[in-house]
Amino acid sequence: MKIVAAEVIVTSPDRNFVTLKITTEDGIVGLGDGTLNGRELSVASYLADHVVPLLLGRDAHQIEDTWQFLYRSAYWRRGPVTMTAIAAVDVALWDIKAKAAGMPLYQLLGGASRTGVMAYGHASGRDTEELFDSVRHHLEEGFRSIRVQTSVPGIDAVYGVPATRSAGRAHHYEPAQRAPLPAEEDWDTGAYLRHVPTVFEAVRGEFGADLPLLHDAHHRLTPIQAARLGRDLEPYDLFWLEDCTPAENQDALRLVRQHTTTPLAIGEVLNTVWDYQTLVREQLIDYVRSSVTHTGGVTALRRLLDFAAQYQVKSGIHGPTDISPVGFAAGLHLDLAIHNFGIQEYMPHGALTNEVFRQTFTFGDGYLHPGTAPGLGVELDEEAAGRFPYQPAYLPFNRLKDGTVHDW
Ligand code: CS2
Ligand code: MG
Repeated sequence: MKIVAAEVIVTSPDRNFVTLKITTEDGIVGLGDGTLNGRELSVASYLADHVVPLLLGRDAHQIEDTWQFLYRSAYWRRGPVTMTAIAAVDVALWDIKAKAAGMPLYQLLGGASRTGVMAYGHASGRDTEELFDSVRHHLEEGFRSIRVQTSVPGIDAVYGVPATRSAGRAHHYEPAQRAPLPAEEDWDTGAYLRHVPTVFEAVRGEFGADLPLLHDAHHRLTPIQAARLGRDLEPYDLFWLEDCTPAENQDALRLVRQHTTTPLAIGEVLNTVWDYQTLVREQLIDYVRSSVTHTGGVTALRRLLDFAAQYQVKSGIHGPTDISPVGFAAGLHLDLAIHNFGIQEYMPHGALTNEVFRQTFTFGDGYLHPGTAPGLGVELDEEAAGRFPYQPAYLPFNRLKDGTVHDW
């Protein structure tokens, strides 16, 4: 089944997305997500300039050989741009293979291991009242697991908390801001460490002990600060504490693990199994956060999660709005099939995005399901996509009070 066309489609309905569309001689179309928040054009160029010419004439059924060819023939290995580009190809080829088989992708991954995929939503607030309102909103929306992020006294803009509450998307936080340059935000670790335990004390008091609660520290703490936060949050029984400390230094998690039993999730910025070797083998984390889109696709993330399964580490696939509906769907199929599923992040896309990407997954009573349409279950409306040209948009960066750049 020869590949006869491969096109890179950049569109920006509610935010920027990069999609690879592969067409076979039989007319079967596969879609892959190449979206990398703030670096979309880098992946678009990597695909259009360096990958598409290699795909034409290849057999679309040869997913493994194509993956190995793209990974090894580039010479330069790993990294978010390369692995996101490889992922776009990989997901498109799995979409094609499943469509050719007349099956939803999860059937080709071993079939369903569960009836549904437990999701968590993003509650946030600039104060306790707003936060409680957001938790209630997400419970009414059908979520049964909730991530909690709040403002911090003395800090102007904090990750995960919308500065304004636009109608209809009042509870939505879009991390990348449309602007020609990244915005500067401020940070104060001491204020944050003093504040967060009080937030979870209040949330547990209001919503009880059973509601699964998650929190994202977003890479900002040193290992000993992360250890302190994990310990201070133990009374509130979190489902997980995410990105508690930057994990390029995987050994740092040993120190955190020595001090706390709060479950740890890491990896949305990691992009190969090598980034996880110590973390998984020494069980320094409990959940793998990588997405299909940023980790080399279904082929690679499945391998990583199978490695993690040997050490009782589970999946926690990244699912913010900067994973496109194509990449989100690919993650859902993997979620349904693997045994060591943990939880799936679900940040609903906006109405304009849903105009461009027609999705068939379902969500209800806390559970997602990818649906039973052949392939991924996502179609791209190219006419609609053409109405939303790329707009520069960047994630913010942090500076401390003394001006030092800090992890955002
Ligand atoms: C966050 C993301 O969803 C999460 O856990 O860490 O919103 C992250 O900030 C964005 O995906 C970055 O593009
Ligand atoms: Mg995160």
